[in-house]
Amino acid sequence: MIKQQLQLYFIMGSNNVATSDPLEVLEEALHGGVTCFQLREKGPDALVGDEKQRFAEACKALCQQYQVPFIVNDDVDLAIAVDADGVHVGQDDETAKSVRERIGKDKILGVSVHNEEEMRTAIAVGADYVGMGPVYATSSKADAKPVSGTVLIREMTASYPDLPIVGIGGITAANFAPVLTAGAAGVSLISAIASAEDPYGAARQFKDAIQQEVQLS
Ligand code: IFP
Ligand code: MG
Repeated sequence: MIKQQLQLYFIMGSNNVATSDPLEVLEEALHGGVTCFQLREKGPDALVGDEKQRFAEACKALCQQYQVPFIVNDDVDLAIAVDADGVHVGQDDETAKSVRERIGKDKILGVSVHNEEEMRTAIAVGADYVGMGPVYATSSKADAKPVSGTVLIREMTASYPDLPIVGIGGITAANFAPVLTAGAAGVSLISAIASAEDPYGAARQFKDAIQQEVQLS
C-alpha cells in the first residue's frame, strides 16, 4: 500500500452518523479529500446481513469513484463478498495471518497494534500498515485501550521504518500534527468527520493542514 493513501484515513459505520445519510457523509468526506476509507459497522444499530452488504457495496462504489481504497473492518467474509480493497483487523479478531491467507497477497491488510511484539507479528504476516492508538482520548470506541500518546509511534517508526503506521483515537484538526511528527504516515478518524456539521469542510480542512505539515517535514 502506498504511504500517501494513509494520510487521511476516514473510518465510519452507518451508526456513526447522527442526523444525515451515511453515504452522503462518505461522499462529502471523499470530496473533501480523504485518502482511505474503512467501513466499521459495529455497535448499537449496526447493519447486519444483506443490509450490511448493500451498504458496503454502496460505500465501495463511492470510494471507487474517488479512487480511494475501500477497507472492511473485521468482516473478512464481507470483504471477500464485495471484493473490497482490503481488511483491517484488531488483536481480538480473526488472526492477521488467517486474514492474509484468505484475502491473498494483493489485498491490503491492516492490523491494530499496541506494542512492539504485536508490531513484529504484523510485519511477519505481511501487514501493509498498522494502526496505533488510542493516541488521544476517544468516544468512538467503547472498549478502547488506555491512551498511548505518540511515544510508541515514534519508537516503532524508528525501529521498523518500512511498515507505515496510522495514528488513531481522539484525533482532531488541533492535535493531529504531533502524530505525523512522531513518524506516522497518516491519521485516522471517525467523529472529527462523521460527526461534523460539514463533513466536506472538515475533511478539506484536515487535508490542507496535513499537506502543509507533510511539506514542512
Ligand atoms: N486502527 C485502524 C486504522 N482501524 C481500526 N479500526 C482500529 C485501529 C481499531 F486506522 F485503520 F489503522
Ligand atoms: Mg476489530
